[in-house]
Amino acid sequence: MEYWDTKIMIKSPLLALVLIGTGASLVACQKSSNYDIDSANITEENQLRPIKINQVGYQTNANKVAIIPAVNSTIFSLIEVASNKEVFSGKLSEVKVWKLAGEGEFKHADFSNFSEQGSYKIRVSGVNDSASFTIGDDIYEDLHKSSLKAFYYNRASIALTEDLATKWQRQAGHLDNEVLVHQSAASEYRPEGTAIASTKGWYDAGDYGKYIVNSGIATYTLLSSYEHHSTLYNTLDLSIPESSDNIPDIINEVKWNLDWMATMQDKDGSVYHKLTTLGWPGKEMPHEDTRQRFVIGKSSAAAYDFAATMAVASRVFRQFEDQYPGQAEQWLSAAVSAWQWADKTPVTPYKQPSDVTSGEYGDDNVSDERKWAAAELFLTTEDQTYLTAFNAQTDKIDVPSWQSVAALGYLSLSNHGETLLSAQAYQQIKDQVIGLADKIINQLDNSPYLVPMTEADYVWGSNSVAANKALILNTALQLTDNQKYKLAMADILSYLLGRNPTDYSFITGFGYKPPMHIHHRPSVSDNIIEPVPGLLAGGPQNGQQDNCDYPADLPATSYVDDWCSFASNEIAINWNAPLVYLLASVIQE
Ligand SMILES: [Ca+2]
Ligand SMILES: [Ca+2]
Repeated sequence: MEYWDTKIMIKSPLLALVLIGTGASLVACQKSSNYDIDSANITEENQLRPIKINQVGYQTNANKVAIIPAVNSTIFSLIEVASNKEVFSGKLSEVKVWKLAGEGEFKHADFSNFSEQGSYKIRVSGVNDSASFTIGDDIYEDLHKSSLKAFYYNRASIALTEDLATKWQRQAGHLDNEVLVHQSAASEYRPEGTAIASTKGWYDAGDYGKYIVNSGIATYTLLSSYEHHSTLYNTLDLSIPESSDNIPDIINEVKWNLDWMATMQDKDGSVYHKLTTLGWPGKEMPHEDTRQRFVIGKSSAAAYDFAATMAVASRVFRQFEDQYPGQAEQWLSAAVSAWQWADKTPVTPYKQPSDVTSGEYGDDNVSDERKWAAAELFLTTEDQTYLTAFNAQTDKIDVPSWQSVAALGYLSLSNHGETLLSAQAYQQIKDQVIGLADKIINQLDNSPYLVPMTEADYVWGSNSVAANKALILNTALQLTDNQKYKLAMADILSYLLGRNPTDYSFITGFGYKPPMHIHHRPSVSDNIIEPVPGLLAGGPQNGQQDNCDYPADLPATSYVDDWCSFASNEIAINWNAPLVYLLASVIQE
């Protein structure tokens, strides 16, 4: 993601330019309200505090809870929109507070026992009616498709045509067929200034860089979503250029990035850390950013992440051998040579060269990257040497993120390792996954806002922390068939879709109050009012590294829908990928 280091931000004259002139976007999208109840007994404070709901809706068999601002009333009604009649009523919970939000007292309206499909709103004396919402099945299909199509919209090196991209069509940018080797990435095979082709791939985030570390986890997550929900994906038509071939569209989409990743390897197996311009691109469309791009730096993290991702890709693409002959073998060979380079080379952290200010994705601890790569290479080759390497790294499972990926190895082994591991070793892997899943359930059970988010989770990209918990929960669901994990995933989705202290649905294009000024260059530069749909905002966290004008300062409320806010309102491929996974898991029967 962008502008990770605030020191870079202050030093960058380009960024200063970018930040000027964003004041106009400060006006947040206003909720379109059509309230029709007597508001005489609604306090001024509660006029401003809406009932928080999942703005897209609730599945019939999910837990269904709305958050009601402090009221004297002890009961609530569920009103059918068409008839304006009460169809269900219940008691409100006792008063609750959440210190991470600090918005005062609230209550829960729990209508989980009501499961008739339709359009409804919540009515409570003393507060405005909620906006209307749907109860039904098949309510997340469009959202899921859109969150995956967001990767198509972030493709480098290709024009997005009107038939597929509608009003977000755009010219091709960043063909990357003559990228130069930066001094920091030079080798005897490719000296400084060597031109290489490194086309395709996804733009990493709101900028136009392509970064191996972040691409690794994002690509893995989409491949896992395919592996764990293949029935869903075998018929999913994304309306992308490859929709008429005989490959699932998610696989086509992921291959766009894998093809790029494969070009990032030097002849000795080492892997370039990133491909970017020296500084940040301007506030401009892809085709307008014509400055020279470079492959920059090499790192152990990039090599291990590359090895892991290519090993997974090889495993998945074996089933498409007829369509892509030799592809699986080629990627496995690339994975092995990256592993061998990383293992024989002293740990090489990425060091930002003095003439470069694009994102760093620096990670000095590659124990977890090595563990992940070992797991994937073991599963793909069945070579015990890799299992020994996996066991040699002591990293425990934790919610995955770009710089902490040990969990990905555990998840892959629990999904594919049963016949390859001893019964005892497999049980230990399962115990770790289920143990972490139960820890997440415990966080949810203790959360006044019904979301498994602790203070430590409110880091940059906090919404991806919430979404990444689905990888753990869905694997635990598959291992145990205990439906509590599925209910927890639906609660995480409700949080992301508006049942949160900010009242925003954090996904562009969905809900009555989505981000409209997302930090995404194409969205801010294309003269289309609506941002590209299906993008997950980074979400609240109170670091406020962008120095934008935030309406609130606590961890769960420090969010502003403004282009200015790269620290709360940017997008990134490693945030959208777990959103795709979460949605597929919630949709799957
Ligand atoms: Ca296809
Ligand atoms: Ca790491």
